[in-house]
Amino acid sequence: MKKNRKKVYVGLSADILHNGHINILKVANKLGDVTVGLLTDTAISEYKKFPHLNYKQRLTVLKSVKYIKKIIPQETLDYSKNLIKLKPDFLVHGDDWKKGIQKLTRTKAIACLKKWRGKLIEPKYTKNISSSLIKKKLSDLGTTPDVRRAKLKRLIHAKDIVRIIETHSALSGLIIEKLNYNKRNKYIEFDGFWSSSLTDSALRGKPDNQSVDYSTRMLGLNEIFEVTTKPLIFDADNGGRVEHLPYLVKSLERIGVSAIVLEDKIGLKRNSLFQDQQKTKQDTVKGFCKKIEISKKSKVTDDLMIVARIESFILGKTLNDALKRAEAYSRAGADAILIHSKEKNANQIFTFSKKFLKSKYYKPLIAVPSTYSKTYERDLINNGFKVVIYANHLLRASYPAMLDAAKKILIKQRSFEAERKISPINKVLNLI
Ligand code: SPV
Ligand code: MG
Repeated sequence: MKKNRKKVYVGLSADILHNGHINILKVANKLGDVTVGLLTDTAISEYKKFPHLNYKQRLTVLKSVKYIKKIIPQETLDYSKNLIKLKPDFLVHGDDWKKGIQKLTRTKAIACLKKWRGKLIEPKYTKNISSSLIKKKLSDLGTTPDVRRAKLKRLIHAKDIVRIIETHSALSGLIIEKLNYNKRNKYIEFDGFWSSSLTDSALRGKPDNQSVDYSTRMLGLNEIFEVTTKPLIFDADNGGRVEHLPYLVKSLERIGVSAIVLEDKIGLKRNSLFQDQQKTKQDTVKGFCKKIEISKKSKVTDDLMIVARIESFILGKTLNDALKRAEAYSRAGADAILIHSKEKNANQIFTFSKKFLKSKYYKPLIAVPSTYSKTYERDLINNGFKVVIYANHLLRASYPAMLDAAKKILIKQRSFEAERKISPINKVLNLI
Protein backbone atom coordinates (compact mmCIF):
# COMPACT_ATOMS: atom_id res chain seq x y z
CA MET A 1 0.00 0.00 0.00
CA LYS A 2 1.24 3.46 -0.92
CA LYS A 3 1.46 5.89 1.96
CA ASN A 4 -0.21 9.33 2.07
CA ARG A 5 -2.76 8.50 -0.53
CA LYS A 6 -4.86 11.47 -1.56
CA LYS A 7 -8.41 11.91 -0.27
CA VAL A 8 -11.17 11.31 -2.82
CA TYR A 9 -14.90 11.90 -2.34
CA VAL A 10 -17.75 10.37 -4.36
CA GLY A 11 -21.45 11.00 -3.69
CA LEU A 12 -23.68 8.08 -4.59
CA SER A 13 -27.34 7.01 -4.31
CA ALA A 14 -26.48 3.44 -5.36
CA ASP A 15 -30.12 2.36 -5.43
CA ILE A 16 -29.25 0.08 -8.27
CA LEU A 17 -25.52 -0.37 -8.59
CA HIS A 18 -24.45 -0.63 -12.22
CA ASN A 19 -21.34 -0.51 -14.38
CA GLY A 20 -21.59 3.32 -14.60
CA HIS A 21 -21.02 3.55 -10.83
CA ILE A 22 -18.15 1.06 -10.97
CA ASN A 23 -16.45 3.16 -13.68
CA ILE A 24 -16.63 6.22 -11.46
CA LEU A 25 -15.32 4.32 -8.44
CA LYS A 26 -12.45 2.83 -10.43
CA VAL A 27 -11.34 6.29 -11.55
CA ALA A 28 -11.70 7.59 -8.01
CA ASN A 29 -9.70 4.73 -6.52
CA LYS A 30 -6.81 5.42 -8.89
CA LEU A 31 -6.63 8.95 -7.49
CA GLY A 32 -6.52 7.95 -3.81
CA ASP A 33 -8.55 6.62 -0.88
CA VAL A 34 -12.23 6.79 -1.70
CA THR A 35 -14.86 7.97 0.78
CA VAL A 36 -18.38 7.51 -0.53
CA GLY A 37 -21.06 9.89 0.70
CA LEU A 38 -24.09 7.64 0.48
CA LEU A 39 -27.16 9.80 -0.09
CA THR A 40 -29.93 9.25 2.45
CA ASP A 41 -33.55 8.68 1.36
CA THR A 42 -34.17 12.37 2.13
CA ALA A 43 -31.25 13.54 -0.02
CA ILE A 44 -32.30 11.39 -2.96
CA SER A 45 -35.92 12.53 -2.83
CA GLU A 46 -34.69 16.11 -3.33
CA TYR A 47 -33.78 15.38 -6.95
CA LYS A 48 -35.22 12.11 -8.18
CA LYS A 49 -37.65 9.28 -7.53
CA PHE A 50 -37.71 7.83 -4.03
CA PRO A 51 -35.21 4.93 -3.86
CA HIS A 52 -36.34 1.34 -4.12
CA LEU A 53 -33.83 0.11 -1.51
CA ASN A 54 -33.53 1.77 1.90
CA TYR A 55 -30.28 3.30 3.25
CA LYS A 56 -29.23 0.19 5.15
CA GLN A 57 -29.73 -2.06 2.12
CA ARG A 58 -27.79 0.31 -0.13
CA LEU A 59 -25.03 0.51 2.46
CA THR A 60 -24.73 -3.28 2.59
CA VAL A 61 -24.29 -3.44 -1.18
CA LEU A 62 -21.64 -0.70 -1.28
CA LYS A 63 -19.65 -2.20 1.60
CA SER A 64 -18.60 -5.05 -0.62
CA VAL A 65 -17.15 -2.85 -3.37
CA LYS A 66 -13.37 -3.07 -3.31
CA TYR A 67 -12.72 0.45 -4.61
CA ILE A 68 -14.29 2.05 -1.53
CA LYS A 69 -12.38 2.75 1.68
CA LYS A 70 -15.07 4.38 3.78
CA ILE A 71 -18.81 5.16 3.57
CA ILE A 72 -20.50 8.07 5.33
CA PRO A 73 -24.06 9.39 4.99
CA GLN A 74 -24.69 12.42 2.77
CA GLU A 75 -27.82 13.95 4.19
CA THR A 76 -28.58 16.55 1.51
CA LEU A 77 -28.15 16.73 -2.23
CA ASP A 78 -25.81 19.66 -1.53
CA TYR A 79 -22.28 18.27 -1.12
CA SER A 80 -20.90 21.23 0.87
CA LYS A 81 -21.30 19.84 4.40
CA ASN A 82 -19.42 16.60 3.71
CA LEU A 83 -16.83 18.33 1.52
CA ILE A 84 -16.01 20.85 4.25
CA LYS A 85 -15.77 18.06 6.81
CA LEU A 86 -13.48 15.94 4.66
CA LYS A 87 -11.59 18.50 2.57
CA PRO A 88 -10.87 15.95 -0.16
CA ASP A 89 -8.19 16.48 -2.80
CA PHE A 90 -10.58 15.22 -5.43
CA LEU A 91 -14.32 15.05 -5.94
CA VAL A 92 -15.30 12.55 -8.62
CA HIS A 93 -18.69 12.74 -10.32
CA GLY A 94 -20.00 11.66 -13.74
CA ASP A 95 -20.21 14.61 -16.15
CA ASP A 96 -23.98 14.15 -16.49
CA TRP A 97 -24.58 16.64 -13.65
CA LYS A 98 -23.39 19.54 -15.84
CA LYS A 99 -26.96 19.72 -17.09
CA GLY A 100 -30.35 19.34 -15.44
CA ILE A 101 -31.51 19.35 -11.86
CA GLN A 102 -28.02 18.82 -10.34
CA LYS A 103 -26.38 21.76 -12.15
CA LEU A 104 -26.62 24.07 -9.14
CA THR A 105 -25.31 21.35 -6.81
CA ARG A 106 -22.24 21.09 -9.07
CA THR A 107 -21.63 24.86 -9.03
CA LYS A 108 -21.80 24.87 -5.23
CA ALA A 109 -19.43 21.89 -4.96
CA ILE A 110 -16.87 23.62 -7.23
CA ALA A 111 -17.01 26.79 -5.10
CA CYS A 112 -16.50 24.69 -2.00
CA LEU A 113 -13.52 22.72 -3.36
CA LYS A 114 -11.78 25.97 -4.34
CA LYS A 115 -11.22 26.82 -0.66
CA TRP A 116 -8.54 24.14 -0.30
CA ARG A 117 -7.71 23.77 -4.01
CA GLY A 118 -9.56 20.51 -4.33
CA LYS A 119 -10.20 19.32 -7.87
CA LEU A 120 -13.35 18.14 -9.56
CA ILE A 121 -12.83 15.12 -11.82
CA GLU A 122 -15.71 14.31 -14.16
CA PRO A 123 -15.41 11.00 -15.99
CA LYS A 124 -17.58 10.77 -19.05
CA TYR A 125 -21.06 9.58 -18.24
CA THR A 126 -21.50 5.93 -19.18
CA LYS A 127 -23.99 5.96 -22.04
CA ASN A 128 -27.30 4.11 -21.95
CA ILE A 129 -27.07 3.26 -18.27
CA SER A 130 -28.35 5.10 -15.22
CA SER A 131 -30.29 4.03 -12.18
CA SER A 132 -33.22 6.19 -13.31
CA LEU A 133 -33.26 4.30 -16.61
CA ILE A 134 -33.10 0.93 -14.88
CA LYS A 135 -35.76 2.06 -12.46
CA LYS A 136 -38.05 2.97 -15.31
CA LYS A 137 -37.62 -0.56 -16.61
CA LEU A 138 -38.17 -1.95 -13.12
CA SER A 139 -41.30 0.05 -12.64
CA ASP A 140 -42.58 -1.44 -15.88
CA LEU A 141 -42.02 -4.77 -14.18
CA GLY A 142 -43.75 -3.69 -10.97
CA THR A 143 -42.93 -4.06 -7.31
CA THR A 144 -43.63 -6.50 -4.49
CA PRO A 145 -46.23 -6.07 -1.74
CA ASP A 146 -43.41 -5.94 0.84
CA VAL A 147 -41.46 -3.17 -0.86
CA ARG A 148 -44.59 -1.11 -1.54
CA ARG A 149 -45.95 -1.55 1.99
CA ALA A 150 -42.68 -0.45 3.63
CA LYS A 151 -42.41 2.72 1.57
CA LEU A 152 -44.87 4.85 3.54
CA LYS A 153 -42.96 4.65 6.83
CA ARG A 154 -39.72 5.38 4.98
CA LEU A 155 -41.29 8.41 3.29
CA ILE A 156 -42.63 9.76 6.60
CA HIS A 157 -39.13 9.47 7.98
CA ALA A 158 -37.43 10.98 4.93
CA LYS A 159 -39.66 13.85 3.84
CA ASP A 160 -41.02 17.08 5.30
CA ILE A 161 -44.46 16.04 4.17
CA VAL A 162 -45.76 12.97 2.39
CA ARG A 163 -48.08 13.95 -0.47
CA ILE A 164 -50.95 11.53 -1.11
CA ILE A 165 -53.74 11.80 -3.67
CA GLU A 166 -57.01 9.96 -4.23
CA THR A 167 -56.78 7.26 -6.87
CA HIS A 168 -59.92 5.43 -7.87
CA SER A 169 -58.79 3.36 -10.86
CA ALA A 170 -55.72 1.87 -12.48
CA LEU A 171 -55.70 4.74 -15.00
CA SER A 172 -55.73 7.44 -12.31
CA GLY A 173 -53.01 5.42 -10.52
CA LEU A 174 -50.88 5.44 -13.65
CA ILE A 175 -51.24 9.20 -14.01
CA ILE A 176 -49.97 9.69 -10.46
CA GLU A 177 -47.25 7.07 -10.81
CA LYS A 178 -45.75 8.90 -13.76
CA LEU A 179 -46.37 12.55 -12.93
CA ASN A 180 -43.43 14.59 -11.66
CA TYR A 181 -42.16 18.12 -11.87
CA ASN A 182 -38.97 20.07 -11.17
CA LYS A 183 -39.71 23.12 -9.07
CA ARG A 184 -36.79 25.42 -8.25
CA ASN A 185 -34.29 22.56 -8.59
CA LYS A 186 -36.37 20.24 -6.46
CA TYR A 187 -37.95 17.06 -7.75
CA ILE A 188 -41.59 16.88 -6.75
CA GLU A 189 -44.15 14.13 -7.16
CA PHE A 190 -47.07 12.53 -5.38
CA ASP A 191 -45.70 10.01 -2.92
CA GLY A 192 -48.66 7.68 -2.90
CA PHE A 193 -52.34 6.94 -3.25
CA TRP A 194 -55.48 7.39 -1.14
CA SER A 195 -58.18 4.80 -1.61
CA SER A 196 -61.23 6.89 -0.72
CA SER A 197 -64.54 5.39 0.40
CA LEU A 198 -66.26 8.46 -1.06
CA THR A 199 -64.82 8.18 -4.55
CA ASP A 200 -64.88 4.37 -4.61
CA SER A 201 -68.63 4.67 -3.92
CA ALA A 202 -69.28 7.57 -6.29
CA LEU A 203 -67.47 5.74 -9.07
CA ARG A 204 -70.01 2.94 -8.66
CA GLY A 205 -72.94 5.34 -8.47
CA LYS A 206 -73.53 4.64 -4.79
CA PRO A 207 -73.64 6.78 -1.62
CA ASP A 208 -70.63 6.86 0.72
CA ASN A 209 -72.32 4.68 3.37
CA GLN A 210 -70.36 1.42 3.15
CA SER A 211 -72.76 -0.11 0.63
CA VAL A 212 -69.74 -0.83 -1.58
CA ASP A 213 -68.17 -3.73 0.30
CA TYR A 214 -64.49 -4.17 1.06
CA SER A 215 -64.07 -7.09 -1.36
CA THR A 216 -65.25 -4.96 -4.26
CA ARG A 217 -62.93 -2.13 -3.22
CA MET A 218 -60.03 -4.57 -2.94
CA LEU A 219 -60.58 -5.70 -6.53
CA GLY A 220 -60.02 -2.07 -7.46
CA LEU A 221 -56.83 -1.95 -5.37
CA ASN A 222 -55.49 -5.00 -7.15
CA GLU A 223 -56.01 -3.27 -10.47
CA ILE A 224 -54.17 -0.18 -9.24
CA PHE A 225 -51.35 -2.30 -7.79
CA GLU A 226 -50.91 -4.18 -11.04
CA VAL A 227 -49.64 -1.05 -12.80
CA THR A 228 -48.04 1.08 -10.06
CA THR A 229 -45.30 0.97 -7.37
CA LYS A 230 -46.21 3.76 -4.93
CA PRO A 231 -47.65 3.13 -1.46
CA LEU A 232 -51.38 3.33 -0.70
CA ILE A 233 -53.38 4.48 2.31
CA PHE A 234 -56.76 2.73 2.63
CA ASP A 235 -59.85 4.51 3.94
CA ALA A 236 -61.56 1.70 5.86
CA ASP A 237 -64.43 3.84 7.24
CA ASN A 238 -65.09 2.52 10.76
CA GLY A 239 -63.61 -0.89 9.94
CA GLY A 240 -66.98 -2.67 9.76
CA ARG A 241 -67.89 -5.35 12.26
CA VAL A 242 -65.28 -5.88 14.96
CA GLU A 243 -65.46 -9.64 14.35
CA HIS A 244 -64.46 -9.11 10.70
CA LEU A 245 -61.69 -6.61 11.36
CA PRO A 246 -58.78 -9.11 11.63
CA TYR A 247 -59.62 -10.48 8.18
CA LEU A 248 -59.82 -7.02 6.65
CA VAL A 249 -56.45 -6.02 8.13
CA LYS A 250 -54.76 -9.22 6.99
CA SER A 251 -56.17 -9.04 3.46
CA LEU A 252 -55.13 -5.42 2.98
CA GLU A 253 -51.68 -6.09 4.43
CA ARG A 254 -51.16 -9.11 2.20
CA ILE A 255 -51.76 -7.19 -1.02
CA GLY A 256 -49.35 -4.41 0.01
CA VAL A 257 -51.43 -1.61 1.56
CA SER A 258 -49.21 0.64 3.74
CA ALA A 259 -51.76 2.16 6.12
CA ILE A 260 -55.35 1.50 7.14
CA VAL A 261 -57.35 4.47 8.37
CA LEU A 262 -60.13 3.68 10.84
CA GLU A 263 -62.59 6.44 11.80
CA ASP A 264 -64.16 6.66 15.24
CA LYS A 265 -67.80 6.64 14.12
CA ILE A 266 -70.43 3.95 14.63
CA GLY A 267 -73.77 3.10 13.05
CA LEU A 268 -74.79 3.84 9.48
CA LYS A 269 -72.04 5.84 7.94
CA ARG A 270 -72.52 9.27 6.36
CA ASN A 271 -69.73 11.17 4.64
CA SER A 272 -67.93 13.57 7.00
CA LEU A 273 -68.30 16.54 4.67
CA PHE A 274 -72.13 16.65 4.91
CA GLN A 275 -73.19 19.70 6.88
CA ASP A 276 -75.89 17.80 8.77
CA GLN A 277 -74.27 15.25 11.06
CA GLN A 278 -77.29 14.94 13.41
CA LYS A 279 -77.66 11.21 12.90
CA THR A 280 -73.95 10.42 13.06
CA LYS A 281 -72.63 8.84 16.24
CA GLN A 282 -69.08 8.75 17.50
CA ASP A 283 -67.70 5.61 19.11
CA THR A 284 -66.75 5.57 22.78
CA VAL A 285 -63.05 5.99 23.47
CA LYS A 286 -62.97 2.49 24.90
CA GLY A 287 -64.83 0.96 21.95
CA PHE A 288 -62.54 2.55 19.39
CA CYS A 289 -59.36 1.71 21.31
CA LYS A 290 -60.46 -1.91 21.17
CA LYS A 291 -60.63 -1.69 17.36
CA ILE A 292 -57.11 -0.26 17.23
CA GLU A 293 -55.82 -3.02 19.48
CA ILE A 294 -57.50 -5.73 17.40
CA SER A 295 -56.10 -4.27 14.19
CA LYS A 296 -52.59 -4.05 15.64
CA LYS A 297 -52.74 -7.63 16.81
CA SER A 298 -54.01 -8.86 13.45
CA LYS A 299 -51.20 -7.46 11.32
CA VAL A 300 -48.09 -9.45 10.58
CA THR A 301 -45.51 -6.86 9.53
CA ASP A 302 -44.02 -3.84 11.29
CA ASP A 303 -44.50 -1.81 8.17
CA LEU A 304 -48.30 -1.67 8.06
CA MET A 305 -49.58 1.44 9.85
CA ILE A 306 -52.90 1.61 11.68
CA VAL A 307 -54.19 5.18 11.59
CA ALA A 308 -56.82 6.51 14.00
CA ARG A 309 -59.10 9.10 12.44
CA ILE A 310 -60.77 11.48 14.85
CA GLU A 311 -64.19 12.85 13.90
CA SER A 312 -64.74 15.09 16.95
CA PHE A 313 -64.51 18.35 14.98
CA ILE A 314 -66.78 16.97 12.24
CA LEU A 315 -69.42 16.28 14.91
CA GLY A 316 -69.08 19.69 16.56
CA LYS A 317 -67.21 18.47 19.61
CA THR A 318 -64.49 20.32 21.48
CA LEU A 319 -60.72 20.55 21.11
CA ASN A 320 -60.40 18.79 24.47
CA ASP A 321 -62.48 15.88 23.24
CA ALA A 322 -60.26 15.55 20.15
CA LEU A 323 -57.08 15.73 22.23
CA LYS A 324 -58.32 13.24 24.80
CA ARG A 325 -59.14 10.81 22.01
CA ALA A 326 -55.81 11.36 20.22
CA GLU A 327 -53.88 10.46 23.37
CA ALA A 328 -56.04 7.43 24.10
CA TYR A 329 -55.83 6.15 20.52
CA SER A 330 -52.09 6.67 20.49
CA ARG A 331 -51.74 4.74 23.76
CA ALA A 332 -53.86 1.96 22.26
CA GLY A 333 -51.25 1.61 19.50
CA ALA A 334 -52.29 3.91 16.62
CA ASP A 335 -49.26 4.64 14.42
CA ALA A 336 -50.58 7.99 13.21
CA ILE A 337 -53.52 10.33 13.85
CA LEU A 338 -55.77 11.76 11.15
CA ILE A 339 -57.53 14.80 12.55
CA HIS A 340 -60.48 15.60 10.30
CA SER A 341 -62.18 18.97 9.92
CA LYS A 342 -64.70 20.56 7.58
CA GLU A 343 -63.88 24.17 8.40
CA LYS A 344 -63.03 26.66 5.66
CA ASN A 345 -59.58 27.28 7.11
CA ALA A 346 -57.01 25.23 8.99
CA ASN A 347 -57.21 27.06 12.35
CA GLN A 348 -59.10 24.21 14.00
CA ILE A 349 -56.57 21.52 13.11
CA PHE A 350 -53.64 23.85 13.84
CA THR A 351 -54.85 24.53 17.40
CA PHE A 352 -55.11 20.77 17.77
CA SER A 353 -51.60 20.10 16.40
CA LYS A 354 -50.06 22.82 18.54
CA LYS A 355 -51.19 20.96 21.65
CA PHE A 356 -50.73 17.43 20.39
CA LEU A 357 -47.15 18.10 19.30
CA LYS A 358 -46.30 18.65 22.96
CA SER A 359 -47.99 15.47 24.14
CA LYS A 360 -45.87 12.54 25.20
CA TYR A 361 -48.27 10.42 23.15
CA TYR A 362 -47.53 12.35 19.96
CA LYS A 363 -47.81 10.39 16.69
CA PRO A 364 -47.39 11.67 13.11
CA LEU A 365 -50.34 13.81 12.03
CA ILE A 366 -52.35 13.55 8.83
CA ALA A 367 -54.47 16.33 7.28
CA VAL A 368 -57.22 16.12 4.65
CA PRO A 369 -57.58 19.66 3.31
CA SER A 370 -60.78 19.20 1.29
CA THR A 371 -62.67 22.21 2.71
CA TYR A 372 -59.65 24.27 3.79
CA SER A 373 -58.11 23.97 0.35
CA LYS A 374 -56.38 27.37 0.47
CA THR A 375 -53.93 25.93 2.98
CA TYR A 376 -50.49 25.37 1.49
CA GLU A 377 -48.40 22.30 2.22
CA ARG A 378 -45.76 24.55 3.78
CA ASP A 379 -48.33 25.69 6.40
CA LEU A 380 -49.13 22.06 7.21
CA ILE A 381 -45.41 21.35 7.60
CA ASN A 382 -44.94 24.38 9.86
CA ASN A 383 -47.79 23.14 12.03
CA GLY A 384 -46.37 19.66 12.48
CA PHE A 385 -48.28 17.65 9.88
CA LYS A 386 -46.40 14.77 8.23
CA VAL A 387 -48.93 13.58 5.63
CA VAL A 388 -51.39 15.46 3.41
CA ILE A 389 -54.21 13.65 1.62
CA TYR A 390 -55.94 15.22 -1.39
CA ALA A 391 -58.95 12.99 -0.88
CA ASN A 392 -61.24 13.25 -3.89
CA HIS A 393 -59.73 15.50 -6.53
CA LEU A 394 -59.18 13.11 -9.42
CA LEU A 395 -62.75 11.86 -9.37
CA ARG A 396 -64.03 15.42 -9.06
CA ALA A 397 -61.84 16.38 -12.02
CA SER A 398 -63.24 13.61 -14.21
CA TYR A 399 -66.93 14.27 -13.48
CA PRO A 400 -67.33 17.72 -15.10
CA ALA A 401 -65.09 16.65 -17.99
CA MET A 402 -67.32 13.64 -18.77
CA LEU A 403 -70.49 15.67 -18.33
CA ASP A 404 -69.22 18.40 -20.63
CA ALA A 405 -68.23 15.99 -23.43
CA ALA A 406 -71.54 14.12 -23.21
CA LYS A 407 -73.52 17.39 -23.26
CA LYS A 408 -71.64 18.70 -26.30
CA ILE A 409 -72.29 15.52 -28.28
CA LEU A 410 -75.94 15.52 -27.26
CA ILE A 411 -76.50 19.14 -28.23
CA LYS A 412 -74.52 19.13 -31.50
CA GLN A 413 -75.49 15.59 -32.49
CA ARG A 414 -71.91 14.91 -33.56
CA SER A 415 -68.64 14.55 -31.63
CA PHE A 416 -66.47 17.16 -33.41
CA GLU A 417 -67.19 19.98 -30.90
CA ALA A 418 -66.34 17.73 -27.95
CA GLU A 419 -62.93 16.85 -29.36
CA ARG A 420 -61.21 20.10 -28.49
CA LYS A 421 -61.46 19.41 -24.79
CA ILE A 422 -61.02 15.67 -24.63
CA SER A 423 -57.81 13.70 -24.92
CA PRO A 424 -56.74 12.60 -28.41
CA ILE A 425 -56.91 8.81 -28.71
CA ASN A 426 -53.14 8.68 -29.26
CA LYS A 427 -52.41 10.27 -25.90
CA VAL A 428 -54.47 7.65 -24.11
CA LEU A 429 -52.86 4.84 -26.08
CA ASN A 430 -49.38 6.18 -25.33
CA LEU A 431 -50.03 6.59 -21.62
CA ILE A 432 -50.31 2.83 -21.42
C1 SPV B 1 -63.01 9.87 1.80
O1 SPV B 1 -62.32 10.36 0.90
O2 SPV B 1 -63.79 8.95 1.59
C2 SPV B 1 -62.87 10.35 3.16
C3 SPV B 1 -62.53 11.75 3.39
O3 SPV B 1 -63.13 9.61 4.07
S1 SPV B 1 -64.01 12.62 3.56
O4 SPV B 1 -64.72 12.53 2.32
O5 SPV B 1 -63.67 13.98 3.90
O6 SPV B 1 -64.79 12.00 4.64
MG1 MG C 1 -64.26 7.94 3.51
